[in-house]
Amino acid sequence: METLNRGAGAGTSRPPEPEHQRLFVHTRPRPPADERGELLRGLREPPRCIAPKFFYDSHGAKLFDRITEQPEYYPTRVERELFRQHHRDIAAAVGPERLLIEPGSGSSEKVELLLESLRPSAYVPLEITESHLLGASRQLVQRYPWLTVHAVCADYSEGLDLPAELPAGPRLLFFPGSTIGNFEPEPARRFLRFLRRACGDDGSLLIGVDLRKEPAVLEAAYNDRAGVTAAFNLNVLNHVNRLVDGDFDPAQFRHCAFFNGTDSRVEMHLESLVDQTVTLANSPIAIAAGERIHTENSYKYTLDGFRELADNAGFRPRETWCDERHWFSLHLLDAV
Ligand code: AVI
Repeated sequence: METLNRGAGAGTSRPPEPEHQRLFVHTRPRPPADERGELLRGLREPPRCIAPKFFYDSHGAKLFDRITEQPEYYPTRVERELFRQHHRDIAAAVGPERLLIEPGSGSSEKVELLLESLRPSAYVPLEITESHLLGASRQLVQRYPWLTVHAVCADYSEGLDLPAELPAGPRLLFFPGSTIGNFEPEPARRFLRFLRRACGDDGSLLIGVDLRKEPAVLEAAYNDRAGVTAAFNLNVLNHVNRLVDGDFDPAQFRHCAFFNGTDSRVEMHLESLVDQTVTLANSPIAIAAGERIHTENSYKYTLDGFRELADNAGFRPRETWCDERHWFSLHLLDAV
């Protein structure tokens, strides 16, 4: 396939695929990642931690999909229901012909609940895994004969590096799934500022945010009875083993998830069942029985708490949609 544009740091853009005339593919340069160093720094000394991004190897991604089907894990279901009920109101509030940009689009499943109503000028999914990005984008152009897709293969964690070739016009950034809840407060603010910069002065952001609620509901959601969240949490050790030549035995740990009311977050940890020595990159580390490795925080916001965070990043609330129990929220925010 011909390359249109290949310059230092500029990334590449391909003309439409012959069989998919409305699909353009852009690849952005990726900064070198020191995943090994990051993991070893987090694991060598207590308090030990593994960043949640390491959950998502191919098995972890499948386990996450299964989590979203568990009866106790309400966020995906409640958010989907909000899209189903309010897609027309959302589209009316947003207005037609927006350039719709979704960082971390994955299988682009959620955006489908909005596409027909929104009728964007084009859809721009950003996804680090090229096979997911291309598979989902091809499906979309086949399913929606009026839709143009600019698929961008990029890591969005350090800013939205968008190709210059995107169509002009007002933008709608789309960040569903309460993924913002997995950012620590300062990185969350920084990330919202990246989104603010990417949406321009006449743009908006539509974002899904899980809300603070009774601890029993939250704790059940992260301790499903079928043990899928436990398997998801323990699987991170297999991924770490591959990345740092480690010999973690997941059977020697237990999944542990609870609500920390002081910091308003569900915490996930892996607790060592025994005194053990694990070897990582040829170095032994001693882990005592009962010691924990912190693997994830999932922050639960109040409506006002999230609006304050968004305000700080340069967004003004336009509309908010919530379910009756106030378990989950969708925020439409305008750039200021
Ligand atoms: C992806 N993220 C919003 C999920 C959450 O609820 O924080 C990840 C997850 N971890 C355990 N279950 C789901």
